[in-house]
Amino acid sequence: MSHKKTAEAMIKCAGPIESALLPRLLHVTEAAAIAASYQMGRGDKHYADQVSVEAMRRTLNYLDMKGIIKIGEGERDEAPMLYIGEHVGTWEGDLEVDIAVDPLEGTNLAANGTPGAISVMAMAERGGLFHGPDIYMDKIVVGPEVVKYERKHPEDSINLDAPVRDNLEIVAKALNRNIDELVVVILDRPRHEAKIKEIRETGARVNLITDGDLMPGVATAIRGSGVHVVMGAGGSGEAVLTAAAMKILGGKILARLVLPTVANGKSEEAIAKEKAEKMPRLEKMGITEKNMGDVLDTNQLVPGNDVIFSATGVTPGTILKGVNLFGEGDARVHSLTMGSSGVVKFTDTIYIHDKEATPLRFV
Ligand code: VTB
Repeated sequence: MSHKKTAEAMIKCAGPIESALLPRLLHVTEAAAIAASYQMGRGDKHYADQVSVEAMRRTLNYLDMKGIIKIGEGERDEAPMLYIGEHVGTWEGDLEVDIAVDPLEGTNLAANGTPGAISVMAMAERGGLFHGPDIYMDKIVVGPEVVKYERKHPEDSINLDAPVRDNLEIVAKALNRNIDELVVVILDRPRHEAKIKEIRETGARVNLITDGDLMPGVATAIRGSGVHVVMGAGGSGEAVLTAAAMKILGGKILARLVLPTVANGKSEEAIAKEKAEKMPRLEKMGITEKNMGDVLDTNQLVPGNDVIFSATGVTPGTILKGVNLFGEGDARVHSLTMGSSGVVKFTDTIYIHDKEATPLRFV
């Protein structure tokens, strides 16, 4: 019997970033998640975010790489840490790495102690991640079965502008189930009122979430997660990070940049104000009012081939458990770490602070 792809072959085909940095990436999201978890439920989302950003930056700066933040915490002139364009890592060695970070995805969820907050990041070779502004992207995310189905039936392809019913019919066929057995995750926002109605009219079931549409996107590529499609407008950084996971897992995302005032149906004045504020910056990134409407697919969002992704749960979610704090500074954390070679690791890590005080329990 011959095996197409043994673990050995996969390890060998891992690119330089995956080989050198995948295990270290796990430490980075773990550190950010543990820092955030101490602030869980304390009602202060900014502080929870700040401590996870600081922890992520500290751990990132240990890594031997020439790292540049492409999706980060904001613009340089706002001077946050992990701003877009910030150099991180030691800048020693040959690895030139582009980085997308969301140290605390779901700050409200963490501050309220509700499910679904994570620390997450992705890396790729230079030029391997979409370099875009921090606005919204309207999107649709589906798993690898749909990609496979589309390859066999090219006329039946997911389209961001198609009626919801058409897209859900394709997903239902690809997953070999009825539309009313599908679950579509979408952010519970007034801007999605019409879309939610449209989804319900198809008979599909809707999972409305208050925040955090990144991990549900990843979940579309994990059978048994109970998530089949993610739709709607959310953060553009979240969309790029979702695309990194989709690129690794073989799923698909289609996305289009949109200004929050436009997506949220604000007044003409508010839209004009946001345009005046943001368009000059967007144009520097090559995004004009004209090409802003272009639909970007997984490969345009993440052109890289040596892509790695790590997410660690802060509060419990569908895919990841939350951080458990115990003993005196001990922590147990659950993460999903993966790379382009096809390796996917679910890691249950325990950090023992005081080895005498914390005997491990076998559970
Ligand atoms: C979106 C979503 C994120 O915040 O960015 C959302 O993608 C913000 O949307 O997952 P609103 O402006 O409508 O609040 C999250 O839910 C959490 O960061």
